[in-house]
Amino acid sequence: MSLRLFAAIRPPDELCERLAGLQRGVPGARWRPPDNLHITLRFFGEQDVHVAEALDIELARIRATGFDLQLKGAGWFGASEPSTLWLGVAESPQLEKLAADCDKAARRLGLAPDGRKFTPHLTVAYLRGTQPDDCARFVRRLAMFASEPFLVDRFALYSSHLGKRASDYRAEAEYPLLG
Ligand code: 2AM
Repeated sequence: MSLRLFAAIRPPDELCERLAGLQRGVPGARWRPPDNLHITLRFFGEQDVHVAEALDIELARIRATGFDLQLKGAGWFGASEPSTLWLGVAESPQLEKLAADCDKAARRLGLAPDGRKFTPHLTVAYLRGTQPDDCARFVRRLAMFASEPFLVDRFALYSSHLGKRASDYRAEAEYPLLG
């Protein structure tokens, strides 16, 4: 049996609920439901359960202290063929370090390197047929957007299960950050 796995930070539920108010006005956007919103630290891909168990052990070895994080601004992936609309994250060396630690955990197990450079973001919509101008308008509208800072006191290993409308993400294990 295999699982599609990634490590991520889940912002507070109340913040995710409030973000729903920003999810409008972009043709072709398939907005992500509040329950699905997260900031990916490392995507591990489809892995055998034995690898998942080893990954759990490696992630649990990460030692980091909790830190404040803030969502800020917006952007999109896909340039002239937009695929993903996202909210940005204010610069955070602690977030970069945590993502690097998750990457090291994966490398220790010999998993393939993540092809993408780490670009901290929270995906708010996947896009189909959306024009760059539509994305640019959304990004301009959110240019001044900044969430209240929230405390990241844990991260989690999630499995992704493809559903009819949206993927269903399950937290397989949680890793507390030190106080
Ligand atoms: P995204 O938000 O930019 O789409 C679950 O699929 C999570 O893993 C998503 O947050 C997704 O990022 C991230 N991810 C990173 N690399 C991925 C890949 N190659 N395929 C699918 N999801 C990936």
